[in-house]
Amino acid sequence: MTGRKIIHVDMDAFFASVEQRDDPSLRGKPLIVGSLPGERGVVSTCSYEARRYGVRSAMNIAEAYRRCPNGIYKHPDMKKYLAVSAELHRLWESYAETAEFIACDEAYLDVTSTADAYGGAVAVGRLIKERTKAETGLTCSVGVAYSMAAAKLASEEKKPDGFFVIPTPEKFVELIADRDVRVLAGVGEKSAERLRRAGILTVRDVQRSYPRVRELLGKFGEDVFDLSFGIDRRQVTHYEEADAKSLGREVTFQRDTDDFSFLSDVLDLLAWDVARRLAAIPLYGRTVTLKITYADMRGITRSRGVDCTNRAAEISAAAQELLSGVEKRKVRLIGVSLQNLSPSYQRQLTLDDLLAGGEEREAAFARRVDELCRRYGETRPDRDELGERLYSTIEKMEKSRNG
Ligand code: TTP
Ligand code: MG
Repeated sequence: MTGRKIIHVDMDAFFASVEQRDDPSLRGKPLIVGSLPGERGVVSTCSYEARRYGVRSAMNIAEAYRRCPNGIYKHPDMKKYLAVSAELHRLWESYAETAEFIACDEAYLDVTSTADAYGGAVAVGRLIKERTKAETGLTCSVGVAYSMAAAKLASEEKKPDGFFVIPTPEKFVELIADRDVRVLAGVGEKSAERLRRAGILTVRDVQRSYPRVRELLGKFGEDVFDLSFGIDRRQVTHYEEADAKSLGREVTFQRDTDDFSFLSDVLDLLAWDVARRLAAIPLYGRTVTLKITYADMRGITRSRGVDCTNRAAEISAAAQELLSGVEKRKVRLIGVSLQNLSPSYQRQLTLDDLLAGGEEREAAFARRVDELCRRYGETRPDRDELGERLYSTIEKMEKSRNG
């Protein structure tokens, strides 16, 4: 292992596996957790038996039912999964010098300084896999590598119940050189499409196309290029509530404006970007704050409590409501932020959540952001891309308004 020693661990079919563990009659069967057929909503996850029929997370439940009419359908029991999640986090972080929890069933562990005590990083990886099974009765997939991107790839490589080691950048590159560019961390469908149109299809193509990749993807292109050679400088970062009190975005206009419908458009873009960044960590918050500086430099902030969230539609709804309540005069700066952040999603699940009404609103909001960007001649950046283009979009919006 060169450099750091990183483990990525991810539970297999998490919600579905918990249900199968607790009800033996569900084992070995296609189990779909999410909405029920006949309801509106989507699949949260499904057992590997159901995946054989082509059922996937986030798939519309009607489509899932078409593909797998003999499946067993169950509503999620979030309380139960979050309790298991807390148990997993406690267990996993006991082996690491730093632990970063990416989702309720997934973490990066930096074991560089702790590994020797167990006989090395590979031994720690094996131990974590065994202990997870022994303590929770659930299987996970573990990747051991020299970087975060390689560890994540390694854990995905042999899923489910997998174990895979990528000790060096050379091995990483060997493994992915001929694969689609999407294998590179952070490259979403939109970036991939842009690269494809330029004839850059595989990782090997990226390696040969430096200036072009930089042109097409901006600064993010540099990371993509580095990663095509196995270089990933990201560090495992532990998020404590204290680390991040607030996360927000704000913009100062070139010219002051009292066009509140324009301000409302800008606010949606800012809310979308805040949500995107929160989701990437992930963090959730309970207070939405609107900040405005008027042309005379007097500033105000207005806050509102919300249900624990990092959804753009919910952040936007709160911010828009706050905006409708402020004094309507010339504005110089507008911003939105989320406070009371926490790495854990603690929310009383409403029926609406279960029926995935929230996800539909989120999808509708994404369409609105798309529409906004299109109106101003931009495409919405991918959720998993850096939001660098946010400000250029807002600038374009301003210019087109100011003529
Ligand atoms: P994942 O780790 O993405 O999926 P998984 O654990 O079910 O399956 P895999 O073996 O491929 O890792 O997500 C963890 C849990 O998060 C999953 O069990 C259910 C929930 N989830 C959703 O509710 N909606 C989604 O779209 C996704 C991707 C996950
Ligand atoms: Mg998982």
